[in-house]
Amino acid sequence: MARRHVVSRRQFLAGSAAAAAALAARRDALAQAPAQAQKFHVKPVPADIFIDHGINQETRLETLPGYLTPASHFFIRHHATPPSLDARTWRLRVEGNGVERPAELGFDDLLRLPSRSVISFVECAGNGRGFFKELMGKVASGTQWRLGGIGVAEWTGVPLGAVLELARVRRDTPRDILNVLVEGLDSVKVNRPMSLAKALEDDTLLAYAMNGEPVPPDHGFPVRAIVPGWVGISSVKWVGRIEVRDSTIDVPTTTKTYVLDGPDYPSKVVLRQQTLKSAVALPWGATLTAGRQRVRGFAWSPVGRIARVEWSLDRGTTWAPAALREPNIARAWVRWDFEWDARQGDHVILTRATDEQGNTQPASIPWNAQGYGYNVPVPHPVKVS
Ligand SMILES: Nc1nc2c(c(=O)[nH]1)N[C@H]1C(S)=C(S)[C@@H](COP(=O)(O)O)O[C@H]1N2
Ligand SMILES: [Mo]
Repeated sequence: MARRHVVSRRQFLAGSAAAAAALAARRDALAQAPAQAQKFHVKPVPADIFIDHGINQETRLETLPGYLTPASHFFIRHHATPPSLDARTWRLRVEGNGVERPAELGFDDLLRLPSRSVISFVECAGNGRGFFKELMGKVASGTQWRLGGIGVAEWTGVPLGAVLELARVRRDTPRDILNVLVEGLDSVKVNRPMSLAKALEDDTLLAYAMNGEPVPPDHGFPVRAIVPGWVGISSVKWVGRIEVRDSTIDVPTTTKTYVLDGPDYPSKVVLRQQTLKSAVALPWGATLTAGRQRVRGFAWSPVGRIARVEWSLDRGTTWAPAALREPNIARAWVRWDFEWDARQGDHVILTRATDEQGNTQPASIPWNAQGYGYNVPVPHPVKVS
């Protein structure tokens, strides 16, 4: 874990003061999001970059040009059409019985607070869901993602803890009973709670920039939460209200959705952390020419750096190590590759990641009704001609 903080702090010192100043300078020009009709997406979602799931758009991982996912390529998961917000009139309320002095702040107030940059993935809890049907033969409800419901960006903003302190988190209350609900300004007011401990982690942010640019409308303009390692739903977009409460916070995203349920779960398990995964950056059913090929992809863990990625071309009987390329950042991802002497015919490529805490992708997982957390190595089909 120490490593992650070193990386973050170095970036913090190098870039964030300048980035915040530049953002402030440009804010008037940027304060108005582009005019929007009632449509699902503000940015273009071309079919060569995204797999179309209607309101949700899955990134074709093979189109990613480098380590960070550009906003133009970042997957989209909306519960409703994105709201059209103006940073000049945007307000954030921090309230609840867990604070001493409810606070309200505007976009400029947020820009004035010390900023921090964190490289982290946002990944949908349902990423991989399609494989419950495709590989297990048991359909789970929801968007049938393969593995492109993830993106890695550099997020710049203010640690959530600093904003909570503006409202003074109660000192007379045991910290472990306090919870923090973050609520969006979309029509359905998507919200999700986290423990105060998670809210106070250095890397839990209220972000106003993505890869050095204002957060685009589809990704939460003007401000979104970033909760590294946790299911995407926790990274609430278009944040407008935060509540600190001295009790458990039960909302539909912890009682109905984003829970593991089904025959193998006697009681519902509330989802918090994502699961460890790896993916091949090739179209599903790619065609390659025979001969030396470099196969590449991504691997990520919710708790640490990736220690090892292995690949198999015999359905898991034998495994060989892939090369890992820098950077390798905890709760972001690592790029891996291997050289393959591809022979004509139909093949499947399996990859299996292990993180620095020793967690490995499992050989099987129980089905759950809403299809969360699928992280068994998948047989990626490739035709060599
Ligand atoms: N307000 C709000 N926040 C939200 C959502 C939403 O629909 N509304 N979707 C959540 C889900 S389920 C995911 S996976 C991520 C997706 O973030 P992205 O669209 O920027 O990729 O945002 C989360 N935050
Ligand atoms: Mo999600």
